[in-house]
Amino acid sequence: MRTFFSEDHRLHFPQAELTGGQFVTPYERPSRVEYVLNRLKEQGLADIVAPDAPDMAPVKKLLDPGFLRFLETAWDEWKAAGMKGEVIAAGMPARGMHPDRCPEYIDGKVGYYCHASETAITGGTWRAALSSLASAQSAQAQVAAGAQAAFALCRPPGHHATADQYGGYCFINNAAVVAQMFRDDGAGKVAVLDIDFHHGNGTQNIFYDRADVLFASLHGDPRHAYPYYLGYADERGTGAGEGANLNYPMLPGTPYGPWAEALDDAIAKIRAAGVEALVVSLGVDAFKDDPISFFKLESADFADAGRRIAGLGLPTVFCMEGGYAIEAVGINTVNVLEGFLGA
Ligand code: SP5
Ligand code: ZN
Repeated sequence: MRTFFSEDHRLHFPQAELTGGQFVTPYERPSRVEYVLNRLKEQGLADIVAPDAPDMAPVKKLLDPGFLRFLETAWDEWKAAGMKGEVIAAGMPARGMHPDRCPEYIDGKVGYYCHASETAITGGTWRAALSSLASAQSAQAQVAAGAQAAFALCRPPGHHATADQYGGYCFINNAAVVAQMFRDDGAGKVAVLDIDFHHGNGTQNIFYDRADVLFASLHGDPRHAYPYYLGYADERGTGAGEGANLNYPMLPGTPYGPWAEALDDAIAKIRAAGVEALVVSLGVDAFKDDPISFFKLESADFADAGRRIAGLGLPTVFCMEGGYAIEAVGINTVNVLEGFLGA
């Protein structure tokens, strides 16, 4: 399996993440992917290549062009307005306010295009997000050309980003773009299987009213876990998309047994839906030692999950999402890929 990876991820490394009322070094940091790269090489999965330039045409169709322009220009506008620090949203349109009128002043624009203020934008964020997108797109192109599977070692991650909002360490929804590209290439139906610990609110939101992209997510119950305001089991899609959204929220302390049952259920429904291509939002923060999550998966469980996913027999693109137990991120991520390959 080929890995697509760009060194430009390093351009995104904010100093600050707002958590527990403090600014800390972000959990989502460049060294995460170094561990993945090292593990890939250690295990002989050394086919690692730089992606082609990103193709913005499909992205502009799926995502809000105003949002994309905002991401590209936010840092310069912020600095031009005399702001001293990194771009951080202080307020967002809340209940009773206008959710759909974008202010002109940058501080207001930032809140309009953001849903979670833990995530900062820096001078390099846009270029890093584009490089992450490029890896996802090149992985999709390789699979569309006939490879059984490819791994996009994306950083920053993408699954929390909607068509017009960033947050949760995510800026461009790589997995959603890959799913749309499979559709554009002729796949009748595509599934996005999201095994990151956090609910893939962005991906759900983008495809919520569509029957042609099935979304299934295993995640921490939103009553207890970020993103808090989406990810309940009764969110099943709307309109034509009714029934094409599957959420498996699970409680603190959930071990592999029930997690794997949820995975099998999602896999069975993907199989029954007649899907022709699969995108896996591959976060490994369901790991027992993850510092911001509460499931109890062991490293070996990730290999088993990879084996189960391979049972679908579908052309598959893996897009890297979260995972913050830094030293184990490489082992856990590569375990999924090796489990998939060995199946
Ligand atoms: C891609 C991804 O996994 N995004 C996750 C975003 C999580 N953002 C909220 C993090 C809350 C961190 N709370 C820290 C508690 C430390 N004990
Ligand atoms: Zn996550």
